Amino acid sequence: MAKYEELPIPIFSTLEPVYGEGSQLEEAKLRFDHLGAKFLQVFGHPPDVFARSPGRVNLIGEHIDYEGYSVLPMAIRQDTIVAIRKQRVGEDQKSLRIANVSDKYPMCTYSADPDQEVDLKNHKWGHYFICGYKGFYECVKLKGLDIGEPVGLDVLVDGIVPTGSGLSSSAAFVCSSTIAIMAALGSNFSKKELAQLTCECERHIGTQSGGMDQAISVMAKSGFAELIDFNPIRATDVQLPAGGTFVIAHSLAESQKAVTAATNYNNRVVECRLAAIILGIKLGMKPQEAITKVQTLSDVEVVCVSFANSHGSSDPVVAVKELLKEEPYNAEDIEKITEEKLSTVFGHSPTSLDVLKAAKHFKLYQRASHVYSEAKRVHAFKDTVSSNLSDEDKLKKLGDLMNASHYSCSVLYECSCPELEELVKICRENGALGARLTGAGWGGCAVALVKENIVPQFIINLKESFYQSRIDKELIGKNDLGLYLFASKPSSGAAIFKF
Ligand code: NG1
Repeated sequence: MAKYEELPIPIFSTLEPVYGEGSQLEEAKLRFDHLGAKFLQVFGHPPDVFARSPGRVNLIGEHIDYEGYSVLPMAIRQDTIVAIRKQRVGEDQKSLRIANVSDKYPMCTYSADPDQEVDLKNHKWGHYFICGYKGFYECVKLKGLDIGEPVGLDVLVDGIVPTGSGLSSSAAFVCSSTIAIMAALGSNFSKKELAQLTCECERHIGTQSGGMDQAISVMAKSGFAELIDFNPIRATDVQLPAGGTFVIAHSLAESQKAVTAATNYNNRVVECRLAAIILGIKLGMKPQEAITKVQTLSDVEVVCVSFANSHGSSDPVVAVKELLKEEPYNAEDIEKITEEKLSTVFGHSPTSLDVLKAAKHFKLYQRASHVYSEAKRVHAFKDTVSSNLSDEDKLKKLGDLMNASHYSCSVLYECSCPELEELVKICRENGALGARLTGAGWGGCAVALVKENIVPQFIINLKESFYQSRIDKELIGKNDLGLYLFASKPSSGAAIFKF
């Protein structure tokens, strides 16, 4: 039997296999009906097919996917649905018309040329669709498939994953778009191929995505969190212990990932690479060899562990502590070690060059310590879940690991913000076994592990302590709290619908 990762995206003719029953199914029915009706109204024809892909909450393993380390997310109920129709002979056939059910997002029109440049300086919501479009054609070319000349597409999008919240609205959008394009143009790649291709896609929009979000969005299974490994991409089911629930709470600080990439997300990717290159050099590689061979901290883990072994430990952080300096490095400090200009080291990557322009210094010791310790916590989390401990003890241990992860994100990786700090503290004061920022950080959501029997009271307490003052200041509407604070069960992954 083919491995789960090798299977194609499932195609359903009813909503139940994805949305189950009850209120979730009712809500989905309304959304699909509305999408179909609005499509007809905007484009004058019904859509050919629909695709959906969910957002995710990362339970543990933050900012380590792009360093090659495993992460442990679960899909959430909120998703993006894309309705699509291939323009027929006699119609325009040369443009991609991308509309949204929300008036906040005006229709975007692009050419049907898959080689078009994405105008990154001029950010538009439709760019995420184009990322999927370009990525799809690159994959078709790579696989040597003949799907004929590019044709025009009409597209209508309905996304309910909150944006800028660390719940991966961008991956939900890019994945559902790519899958919709694929379904409309008549191919069906495997989940693994799609996870890889949609990860590449986000690079077109200027973020150096690590691949977690796309992998979970495509591969999630209802009822399970997944341990996601990279190189090759693989998903292993993780059944969470009974009696605990994950509550997701938005800090109401929006993290604008694409806009702040050079100083936040992409900056950390560059810092990790520099830390890895220096560790490689300090551990015996020639500077040029390190520059060409070392991309991530996982590339030098083996040599760091050998170093640690010679100091009576197996923890790569020992090498970080001994070989990197705790004070921030400036570019000249690093260039003395690499014997190469940083602009040459990163010459091939315009997004990294933007990071170099914006950076005053580089905190290599702190970033590498975070990555190696967080990678260990992911495995400790998975091992705890599959241990013989009682559910009660498992939950306690998972909570401790989440707290340790938050500390590391906040202090070593500096990807938190005052609103997230306040929220995480309030979660713990109100009985969470553990709480941490989730996703890229610098705003967005926290995730708290809460005993099932206290969830309703926990939500009431959070409303009072954190949200009420913000409702009073009209930062959010009083009827919208459910969008920002909710308990979540692991949901299912991407799907295609042909009715
Ligand atoms: P979000 O939370 O979606 O911005 C980002 C990256 C992930 C991962 C996390 C940090 C993208 C699309 N996603 O997630 O791959 O690196 O940050 O753990 O860039």
